[in-house]
Amino acid sequence: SVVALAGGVGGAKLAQGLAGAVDPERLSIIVNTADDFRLWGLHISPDLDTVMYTLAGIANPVTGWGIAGDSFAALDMLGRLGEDAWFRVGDQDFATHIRRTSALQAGRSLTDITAGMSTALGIEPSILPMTDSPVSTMVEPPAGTLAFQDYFVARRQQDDVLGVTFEGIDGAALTDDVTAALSQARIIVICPSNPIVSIGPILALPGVRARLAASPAVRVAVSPIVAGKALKGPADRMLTTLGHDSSATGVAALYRDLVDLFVIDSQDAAERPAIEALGMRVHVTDTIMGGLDDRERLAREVLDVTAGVEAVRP
Ligand code: FO1
Repeated sequence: SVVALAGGVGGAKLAQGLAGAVDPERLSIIVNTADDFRLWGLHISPDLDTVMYTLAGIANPVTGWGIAGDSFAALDMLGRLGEDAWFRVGDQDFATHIRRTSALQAGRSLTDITAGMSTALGIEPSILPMTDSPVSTMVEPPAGTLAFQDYFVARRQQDDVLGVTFEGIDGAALTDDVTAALSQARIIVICPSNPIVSIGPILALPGVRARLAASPAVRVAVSPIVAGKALKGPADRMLTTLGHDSSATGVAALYRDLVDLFVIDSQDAAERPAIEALGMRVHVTDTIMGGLDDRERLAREVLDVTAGVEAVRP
């Protein structure tokens, strides 16, 4: 079986590619939930929704989040009523948040709710919240601690991030489904999501690093940084202000001892020796994903190259 670790938009694209390349019952996607927050009393899980909508083929192709063609009548009315409508929630998107919040209040787990929504949307692979426990990414800019969505959306990522903490992470438990998926995995793919705030929370969950390090699976990561830049979002600046290199090598260093193979873009081919020096194999290809065919090609290529890499263990 194949297990993918994913966060927002970039990760969702490769996850969609994997869904086209792997038998659905053999694919599980472990998704970051540390971006989750409450708004107007609703529990919003942006990364779960981005992965769900992308795999359902209904994601907004321009933003990567929200539903394609969605209207914003409810949000406009909330504005008229005096609400600050800083977080753009579409009318169909509201349905997801209403149902999720109602089901959580009825005592269902985020894992169970996500499985139900996936089935309702015709998604066959398993979309697994990393945990059912509350975890909140907090960023530490010079101006003082900000909740993730305040940093990311309200303040448009303008702040330099000098620190990141995941509130609740120490008490957060892997779900049984995540534990089972990781233990049955033959291939583990770390998708090209933000290594700090999308993949970071998943790796920070108690037990995940140990399970990855001990796993017999071939573990492969795809760099989210190409030619020093993130294709979308603040990962490049965040790496720099946190003292890492904003490069494929800089990301590889964060995944040291957790991956056997690191996939980088052709533009970063010169970094191969530096990444190999970190103890991982390197595969160089075109990692820029435009449409669905790009996503499936990259997914197939990633899976094919893992076939040639035995799981090297110290
Ligand atoms: N990101 C924005 O930059 N602006 C928004 O207005 C916005 C709304 C939004 C609504 C639903 C949803 O699921 C995601 C949304 N996002 C928005 C993205 C969100 O901030 C995610 O946390 C990022 O994609 C990072 O994972």
